[in-house]
Amino acid sequence: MKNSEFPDPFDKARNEKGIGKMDDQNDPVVMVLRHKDVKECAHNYSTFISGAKPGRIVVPSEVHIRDTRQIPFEVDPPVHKEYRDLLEDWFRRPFQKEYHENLSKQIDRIVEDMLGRDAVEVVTEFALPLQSRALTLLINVPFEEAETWISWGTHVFRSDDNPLDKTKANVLYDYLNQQIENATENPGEDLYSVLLNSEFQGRKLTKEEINGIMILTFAGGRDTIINMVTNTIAYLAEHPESIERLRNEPKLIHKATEELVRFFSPLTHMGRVVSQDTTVCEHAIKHNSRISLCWASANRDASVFENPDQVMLDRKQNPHVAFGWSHHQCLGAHHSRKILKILIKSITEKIQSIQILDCEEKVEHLGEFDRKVGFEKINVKFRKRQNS
Ligand code: EMZ
Repeated sequence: MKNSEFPDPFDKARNEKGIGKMDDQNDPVVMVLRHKDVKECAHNYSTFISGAKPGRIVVPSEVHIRDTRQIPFEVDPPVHKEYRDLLEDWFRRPFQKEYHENLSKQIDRIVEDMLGRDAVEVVTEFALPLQSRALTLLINVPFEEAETWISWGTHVFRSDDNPLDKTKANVLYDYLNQQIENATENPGEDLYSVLLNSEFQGRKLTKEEINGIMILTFAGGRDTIINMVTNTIAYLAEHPESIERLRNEPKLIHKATEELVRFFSPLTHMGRVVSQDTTVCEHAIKHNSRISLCWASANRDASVFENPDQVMLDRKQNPHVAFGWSHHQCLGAHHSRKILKILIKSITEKIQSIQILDCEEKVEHLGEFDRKVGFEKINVKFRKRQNS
């Protein structure tokens, strides 16, 4: 198998049953696999709720490592919308010219830094710093702050030997408390200060709410962006013709970005808690049990996507759900898309080819399914484009 192949483990179950099953710390999950059902369940927020015990809609569940509700994604409508209204403008800043220019500078520089090196480990030496530095723009804090976040590794709640690491989570919580305190004393133009100043339902946001928003901002777009960037490098390494095509047809970068996000689906699924006895695909689901909306499976549904297992850079219809669907669509999606577009552009301009030296896959074990989601590590050599 090529390193840039990402097989679809859900194919058979999706076609035959529409659901899959997995256990997660004795709190089982029924995984919803078809595109249509995933969308319907995502839309039906009163039966499939997000506002459950904090951490329970995440798979693996985080109920044992955190009490803080992440906002807005662990809140249901109508209050969910009120929080989103508060945050939407801020998370649309990636559309601003200056943001685009700053992000381009960051990414061009990191790509240039890789040229001439014999080997680069993409996850820790490329994708992690790229994600952390880009996050300084999203939060609007000094560039140097990224160094601290890089030192935390690829996930804020997971370490190499522990998928739910409370000690590690506490590092983030302590850090955020400190930052919120600093912003209280010396307000600036960063997200902490903006939140401290915001009005919500006629009052100020509480510290707990601000924490909930910031934790999500840090955790939600971390391993997902890192996987997206790393997998894109693996894909381009094994498809030099795509580097050339994207260089010659830069207008394609928009469609290519959507297609790569569909194909990699960096977030496999997101859970919901069921508020009343119901059925999904004729399968009985009990009140207070869990389902998950399997974005990764929905994005390979052949009834929606022609040749779903192929990357078609110019795919015309691409109603993928990689950033979720309906009320809870990812707030960081504009930032993520910008990162990927700029990265692809920068690579086509500066790089001739990428050679994979060795790699180790990252596989998620989800009950009956094993899903390759990215790489534990991948060493590559970037070859400079001659006339760049
Ligand atoms: C949560 C989640 C959000 C969770 C959109 O996804 O991302 C996970 O990586 C975190 O562990 O806490 O933020």
